[in-house]
Amino acid sequence: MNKLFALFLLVLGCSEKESSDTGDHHHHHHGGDDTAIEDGNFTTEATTEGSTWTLQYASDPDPIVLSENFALNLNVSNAEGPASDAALTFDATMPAHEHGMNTEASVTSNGNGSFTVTGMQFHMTGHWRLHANVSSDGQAEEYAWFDVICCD
Ligand SMILES: [Cu+2]
Repeated sequence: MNKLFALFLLVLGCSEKESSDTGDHHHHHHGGDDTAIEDGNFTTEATTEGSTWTLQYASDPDPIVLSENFALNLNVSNAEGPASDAALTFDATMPAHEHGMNTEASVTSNGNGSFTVTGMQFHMTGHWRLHANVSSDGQAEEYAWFDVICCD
């Protein structure tokens, strides 16, 4: 399935309960959460599935605050060093709840493999997955992910 279309479905699926659901009392019956956490990457560094790029991030603020916008500073490198020709797209979802953010991530390239992602917000506590897609001219897009438990 087309990735964007799948995300669109995910966002649609949760829209009726987001505003009032601040807890997770009725989500524990979903089976997907354990699977997502088992293959979770709770570090701040990840390698794309095709092994071409390594991503490292820091959040601002750190730690992330529930229901407040945050930014991410990402560095993308390849075998030669900073990936100055890389392009990045970014998003976040809650795998167990099958929804995304209420905000839209915006990626700015600072050059030399450095990116700033703004417009991020976790509007619920629990397991979030950050999705990164990296590409460059002449190189197929590759996917990497980070997992975060929101929020202490
Ligand atoms: Cu949720």
